[in-house]
This record gives sequence, C-alpha cells and structure tokens, in this order.
Amino acid sequence: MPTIPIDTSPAWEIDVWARNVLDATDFVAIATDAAGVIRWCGGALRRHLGYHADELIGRAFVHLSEPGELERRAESLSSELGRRVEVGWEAMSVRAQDGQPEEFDWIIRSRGGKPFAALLTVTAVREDDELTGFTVVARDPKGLLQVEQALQESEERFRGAFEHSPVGMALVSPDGRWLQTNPALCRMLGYTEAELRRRTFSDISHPDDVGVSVTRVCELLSGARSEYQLRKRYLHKNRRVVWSDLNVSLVRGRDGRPLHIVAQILDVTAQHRAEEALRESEERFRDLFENASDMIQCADASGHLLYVNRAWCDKLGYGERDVQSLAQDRIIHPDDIERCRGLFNRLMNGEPCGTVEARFVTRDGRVIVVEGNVSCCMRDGKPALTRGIFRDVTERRGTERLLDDYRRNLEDANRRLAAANARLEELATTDALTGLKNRMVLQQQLDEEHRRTLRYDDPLSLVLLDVDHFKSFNDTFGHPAGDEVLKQLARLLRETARTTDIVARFGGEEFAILLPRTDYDGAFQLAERFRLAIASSSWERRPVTASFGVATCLPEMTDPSALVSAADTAMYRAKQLGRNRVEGPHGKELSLAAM
Ligand code: GH3
Ligand code: MG
Ligand code: MG
Repeated sequence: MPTIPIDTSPAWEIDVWARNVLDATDFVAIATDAAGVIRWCGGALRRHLGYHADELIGRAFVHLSEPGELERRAESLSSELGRRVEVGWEAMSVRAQDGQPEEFDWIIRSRGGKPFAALLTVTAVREDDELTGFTVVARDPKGLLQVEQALQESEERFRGAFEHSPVGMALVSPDGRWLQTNPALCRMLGYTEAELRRRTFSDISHPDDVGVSVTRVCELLSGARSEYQLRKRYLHKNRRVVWSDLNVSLVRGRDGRPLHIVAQILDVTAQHRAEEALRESEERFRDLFENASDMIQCADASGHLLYVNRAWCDKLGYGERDVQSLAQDRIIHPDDIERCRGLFNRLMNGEPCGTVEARFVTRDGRVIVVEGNVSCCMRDGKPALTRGIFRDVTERRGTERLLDDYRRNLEDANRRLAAANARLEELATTDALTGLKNRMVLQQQLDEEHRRTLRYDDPLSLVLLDVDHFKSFNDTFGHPAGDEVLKQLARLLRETARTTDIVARFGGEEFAILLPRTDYDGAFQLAERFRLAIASSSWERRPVTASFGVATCLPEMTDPSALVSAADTAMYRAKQLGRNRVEGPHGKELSLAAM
C-alpha cells in the first residue's frame, strides 16, 4: 500500500480505495481550493513529477508553472475574451469557472526543475452553487514527456531558425499585436522587439496598405482562407517605405480557436524598385512602340511575323491577332517580293541592317509604298529575328511624281519661251526681206563700238552704200524683181564681209557695214571689195551697181551720228562723181594712197 497523505480538512478526505485506484492510474490528479491552492494530490504524481503529495499541499498550483506560461495564457485569454485576465490562477481557471471543463496544454515544473508537458483538464467544483474548488487532471504525462522533449528540441531548433533567419518572422495576436518578432524583422523595420510589442501591424503599415491587410486578417480569422500572400508596404521607424512580400498563416488551437498569426516578411524594397524601374522603362518603350507613327514589325528567322505595332495594323488593315505567324511575304507586293527576300537573305547571312523601298498590299488589296530600315537580331551567334521600321510614303511619292511632272512641264515651257524669245529677238533685230541685221541693231552696235573707240582709241569705220538707179529698176522690172536684187545684194555683202564686220540694212536700197578695229585705209579697201563683188556679180535683169561712202571715227566725233553723217556725205559724193564708186568724206586720196 502506498503512503497515504491525509489532509486534516474533512472536506478534502478521500476514500482509501478511491485513492488506491487513483494511484494506479497514469495521470496526476490534483484538487485545489477556489484560489488554486493545492489541497489534495495523487495519482501518478510521484512517478511523473517526483513530488510527494505533502510537498505540494498548501502551495499555489501556479507555482508549478514554467516561467512565461502564465503570462502567455493570460495574454491570449485577454484578447480572446476581450477583458483583462490576471496573470495568476485566473488564467488557468477562468473558463472552468464558467462551468465547462477547460482543457489546455501546460508545462509543469517537476521536483528536479525539469519541465514536463501535460494536457490539463481543469474542472470547477461547486457545492450548493458555490464554487469551492477545482480538480486538475494532468493526463498522459509519460507520453507527453517524450513529446515534450522532442518538442523542446524542436522548439530550440525552431527558435534558432527564428532568431537567425534572414527573413523577418513574427507571431501576431489575432487582434494584430506583435507578440514575438525575430531580429531580422526588427532590423528591417528599425524597431526593437519591445517597441514592436507595443504596436499593432496596422500601426506600422503604410496607410494605403492597412485596409487590405486588415481585410486579409479578417478572412483568416473567419476561416475564409487559411493563409495569404501579399506585397505590402511597412513604414520603417525612420518613416521610409519598406516593400515586403508577406506570407501569413493562422495557427488554431485544438478547439479551432485562433491562437496566433504566423508571418514571414521578406524585404523586397530593392527588388520592388528594380521591378518598378523595369516596368516604367517597359512602359516607355511600349508607348514608343505602340504610338509610333511608323510601322514596326518583328519577324522570326523563317520570315513569320511575331508582333507588330498599332500603326502597322492600322495601315495594313489587320488586327493584332491576325498577324501572329502571318508570313511577311503576304503583305509584300508580288513584284517586290524578290527584292525584299534578297534583303532578308542578306540579313540572315550576317549583314546587320539594310534599307528598302517596296510596295505593301493592305488586307483589302490597296497598295501603299513604304520605305524603311530592317535589322537583324542575333542570338547565340545565329540570326534569331528581324525588326523592320517602315514609313508610308505613298502620298509623298504621289506628290513627288506631281512635282516631277510640274518640273518637266515648266522646263518645256521655259524652253518654248526661250525659243519664242529668241525668235522675237530675231524678228526685232533682223530685216525681214534680206535677213541682215536691221537699223536698230546697227544703231546699238554703233553706240557700243563708238564708246569702245573713245575709251581704247581703237579705230572704227563705217561704210554706207546705196543701189544706183534703183527706182528705174523697179519701174522697169517691177517691185518683186527689185526685192530679189536686194536679197542677192545682201547675200553678196554677207559673203564678202569678215566675221567681225556688222552688215545691216540701213533702209530702202541702202546698206551699212560697221567695221570695228578698222582704220580708214582698211575700210576703203573693204568698200572697194564690196563694190567689185556687186559690180562683177551676175544679175538676172541688168547689171547692178552701188555707190559707197567711207568714214572713220575721228576724236572730235563725240556722237556716233557724226560718223554716220560723214559716211553719208561721202556716199553722196560718190553719187555725184558718177556712181559705182567708193568715196571718203574728203575724196579718194587716202584710198588711192593705200591702193
Ligand atoms: P540713185 O542712183 O540716185 O540712188 O537713184 P535711185 O533711183 O536709186 O534713188 P531714188 O531714191 O530716187 O529711188 C530709190 C528707189 O528704191 C525708190 C524705191 O522704189 C526703191 N526701193 C526702196 N526700197 C525698196 C524695196 O524694199 N524694194 C524695192 N523693190 N524697191 C525699193
Ligand atoms: Mg537711196
Ligand atoms: Mg539709189
């Protein structure tokens, strides 16, 4: 028979047989008063906890607890019940007081100081509706002990992992308070663990992310989801934004009540910034690509389109989807395919880029003219794809053609105008009957040569000639025959003159020959030559002769008309002296001297 400790209080007496039965069981049985002071204990007490019953009687049960256990339980019950639960016997018995047996995991400190895990069942004892005490049954301590050891080791391992994890980790109460946080999280957020304990997750979340965080937690607590992932912002103690990837799950007790929230928080600020920068740059390029007014296309190495931009679709009338794996030949005008394939093959053979002008055919069969630039993109040393940027130049080509036509017409018109002008000038300067220069031209040339003579002191001479007895010729043979004489005479003068001499019809049957750089002697000899040419020419009706007057410009002749007058005077002298002769203003002497 085991030793039976007898409580002196009659209320705590127990039947010997009952005690024996209890001692044979594998659980520890304890009875306390209403304040949790142990009044009786038995069962597997000694075997599993090492105590004698009388060592425990009179001690508060809570003194058998591991440090921290009571605080944790009081805290969790406080948040669960929404009122403050004292760190003491109340934390162990509050539910039992409500009339239901309370079952929970607990760690009891054994006699040797070793912790033992037990499943405690606390039941209130009432007499006449008055609470007189509690029974506490610590079950299955042996099995639990092994589990406890394993748990302890595992907890140590877990704690090590928790403490040294580079990822922020935390236990959060269902109402959002940080219960336990690891150093990585403290570093990430700039708070000490104690500072975090005084805050909720909402306190340090970015205001814009509080709403979604709270919603997710509510979903967890309501059972709508068992975990969630979220990218959210926290505010570091120094107010800077910390981007994090949050992984959250809920731990529930045996009875399904939410115990605490486990959160893993990875600082992704740098990654987030990089992603943002990438997204922005991608957006910029996409904007450029999509909104470019040029047509942009990308094709694979077999010439099938991979993607095109909006301008491409708009110009050619295709939808973005129709284009996928469309052969690019399909949009090229049949007559231009050969040339375009040539460029494509050159690109495939290593030419980095090339320009092309070609006709594209729209989906509804219209033809547009494009010019563009195609380049090749290499991957692993092999041509992987081609990119082309094309501009619709249909209108420009049309305008260019119009401009070309216009330019050609203009050139034509200019040519015709120049010809007409030349003709007009000829008409204005040429004598219609003889084809010689007219008197106006003679006058201009005379003015010009006269100026030159005065300036350079070059000699200048003028010969005037008048057909002899021409009136009687006309009278005898008719005017048309007279015209023929004038034409033949003009031809003779032209043939006899030097290239520098200017032969003109002076009026009626009078002609003039202006002789630049020719002195009086030279002029006289030339006049003789003209005279002989006329007199010796064969004439159809009767011999024709003319009388010549020669004059050379003298320094006192400041006006060109003086030269004309001198020649005219000389010509009259020739008439008076018998015609068919050459005369100077003062007779023939000079010429004779020269002959
Ligand atoms: P002279 O020897 O004194 O010069 O006598 P002339 O008859 O030649 O002189 P006159 O001045 O009396 O007559 C000139 C004639 O020249 C008169 C005119 O009919 C003729 N004549 C002038 N121009 C033309 C012309 O273009 N064609 C023809 N057929 N005759 C012309
Ligand atoms: Mg005359
Ligand atoms: Mg005459």
